[in-house]
Amino acid sequence: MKKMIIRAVGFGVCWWGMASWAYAAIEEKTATAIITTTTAAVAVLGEVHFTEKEDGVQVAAHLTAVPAGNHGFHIHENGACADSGKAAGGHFNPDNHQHGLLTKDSLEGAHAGDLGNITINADGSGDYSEFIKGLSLSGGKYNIVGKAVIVHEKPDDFGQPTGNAGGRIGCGIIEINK
Ligand SMILES: [Cu+2]
Ligand SMILES: [Zn+2]
Repeated sequence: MKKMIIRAVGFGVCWWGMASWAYAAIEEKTATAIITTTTAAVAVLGEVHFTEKEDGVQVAAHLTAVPAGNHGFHIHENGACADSGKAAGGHFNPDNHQHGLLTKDSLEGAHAGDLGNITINADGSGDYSEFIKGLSLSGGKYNIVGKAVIVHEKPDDFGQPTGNAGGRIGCGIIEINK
């Protein structure tokens, strides 16, 4: 009888452990920025999804109704899109670095908002999918929640100080999914 109880307790602990592990794997922290035009007649251009991983954030965007070609695609420091996107301020840059490209230069050598370009096809749609090491959705210096994603008029050519990407045609604020 005693042996059976111990076995039952052992099974219970093991099952609970596996269940909590599975729960942790499912409960990833995610955030979304709905990108809208910065013009007076606001229209939705698409969404940017952020998924927090152990050592960074996966960024996945899908846009439509954008002119074909490359468009500078950055995280800007303020969570605001007013005044044709100018309210978003400069590139998110907590370390006072030069402008660069995160997937190439990392957080050591670029602004923390330097996602690069999103490529738009002839049909006006385009996708962006990159893992950015070091960014966070959970606080700290590289937390991007509450900041703005900007889609620029022109390509980011990685020149200084901000890539010469021109005006701001799309903007959205990064908000945690609840
Ligand atoms: Cu920008
Ligand atoms: Zn930059």
